[in-house]
Amino acid sequence: MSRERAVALIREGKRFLVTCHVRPDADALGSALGLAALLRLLGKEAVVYSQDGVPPNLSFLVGSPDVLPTSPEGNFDATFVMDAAARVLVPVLPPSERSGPVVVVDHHAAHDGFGDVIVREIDACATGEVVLRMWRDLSGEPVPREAAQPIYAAMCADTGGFRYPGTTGDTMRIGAGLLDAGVSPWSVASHLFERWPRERMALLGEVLRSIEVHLEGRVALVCVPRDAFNRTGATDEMLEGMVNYGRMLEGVVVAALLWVPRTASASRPEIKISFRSDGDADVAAIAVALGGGGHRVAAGASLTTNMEDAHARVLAALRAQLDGSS
Ligand SMILES: [Mn+2]
Repeated sequence: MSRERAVALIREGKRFLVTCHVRPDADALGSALGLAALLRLLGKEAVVYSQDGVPPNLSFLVGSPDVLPTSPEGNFDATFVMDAAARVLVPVLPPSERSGPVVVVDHHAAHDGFGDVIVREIDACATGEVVLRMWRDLSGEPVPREAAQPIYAAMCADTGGFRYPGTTGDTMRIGAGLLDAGVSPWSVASHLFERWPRERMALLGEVLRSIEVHLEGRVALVCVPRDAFNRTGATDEMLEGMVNYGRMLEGVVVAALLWVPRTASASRPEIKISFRSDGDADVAAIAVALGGGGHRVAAGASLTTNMEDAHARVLAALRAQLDGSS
């Protein structure tokens, strides 16, 4: 079992690099910070590196001030890459003679095989939960607060606040242990899900006003033109999660959000599309039909076209999937 190999590398080594996928979310960065704190507790040296730094909304994670934005110098006995399901998500790593074995720790169902050691446990609700399993293998000690807070944040984020179907009894038991270690659940949840900049709230207003309902109420679709970002001052990143509002409508089985990223231009038009399912509809199939991909309940695609054409193609793909005809 790959976790055993990773644990052996930790036992034998002294100095480790811990990093996570590019454009890190709370599970990626939280599990990296948690693992680093646990390694230090074992008397090891751990350096945390995030190629895209620490996003402002994740700066509440304990340990985040010590995250390096560039690949550090020196030799490592192993390099851990947290929550990275695909090679394209892996940051620039030191050359293999300095990095040591590359250990990917992940919980995604699909993985492209990158890494010398792959600790992929798809029954874990978050990569943070896999870190705690590694800790259980390594030590009988309780988890200290400096590790508990980022790992709790990782689990809270990936379960949508302990709500999604991946939330198990174990998730709650592990979460309870982290609260016992001194984590403040409201501090973590409010940092993860609230505390929005005004620009983001204004963008949400635009999104809510733009919800269209199609296919006898089964589809909620929102188009976000570049103007919406310009009017509100919101960044592309602030759109994160807003596709879910369409899904909240009674009767909606698929929500789609189409938006123009800042990288689009007149000479190279681009529409990004996010899909969310109510749990029954398979949005991965819809995304694949549009050249994209993802999971059954969350998927996406990108089209090199304008909004009008993208809108028509997305609706056609949705109709084909939901009605079984095209
Ligand atoms: Mn994750």
